Amino acid sequence: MNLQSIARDFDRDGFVVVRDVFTKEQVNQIERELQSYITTVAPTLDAGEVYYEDSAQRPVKAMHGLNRHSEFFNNLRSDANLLNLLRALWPDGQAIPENVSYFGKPARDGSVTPAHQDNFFQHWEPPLALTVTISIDPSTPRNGALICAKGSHRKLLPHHYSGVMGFSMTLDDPIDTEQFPEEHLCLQPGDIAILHIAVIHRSEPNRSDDSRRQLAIGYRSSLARKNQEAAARHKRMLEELHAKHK
Ligand SMILES: O=C(O)CCC(=O)C(=O)O
Repeated sequence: MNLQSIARDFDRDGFVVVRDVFTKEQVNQIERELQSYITTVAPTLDAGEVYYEDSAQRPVKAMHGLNRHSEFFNNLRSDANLLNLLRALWPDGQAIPENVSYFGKPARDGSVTPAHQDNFFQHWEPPLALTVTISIDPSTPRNGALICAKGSHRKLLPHHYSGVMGFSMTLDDPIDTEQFPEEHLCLQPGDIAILHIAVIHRSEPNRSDDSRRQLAIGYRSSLARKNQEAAARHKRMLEELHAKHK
């Protein structure tokens, strides 16, 4: 693993894929913990912590805050390999783990993720924050692999209500793919992708027979602060939108 080239690619593109960070055994364990979480914890969660797909089977679409209800997922945030990688990306300051999410993108029922930039919702200043996506299943263009727009992380663009449950905002304008060419992140189990907090990303529905499960762990640098005013404004706007679109 060449930490220097990982850091260079991340800075240039706003995302980077790192292969084989987790072993097969570790991925199997993550899978077991997820199964148990879905069976025992998900049914007890509040709205906002779990979303189901709109199909008859109602498979899990996404879950947030897994670190709050599971010691395993809480501890996973401090994985030594991950922290070592993050030190290379952020030589100054310390990586502080945030939320652990799960994106199910289930076989046949996985729905679209509209194009968005996470810092439009998260408000980190300076934008020293990122998401580590851990692949549990192989991801391909057929089963809704994540798609990132290269070099799109330098500026936040306007968003509006998307109408998609769980991904409430999307970019106002189509992605300028001449300026920011899109790339499918085709991952194998145990690979990770590191996404800058402002990189434009999206994914297509999953119409295939193969699920595309991924965990996403948020980190921020100790040098980043949340713009509380912007966060409060955003929360009010979302509440209004949800009331209007109930
Ligand atoms: O899995 C997806 O399609 C979306 C993931 C996402 O939006 C994220 O990790 O921020």
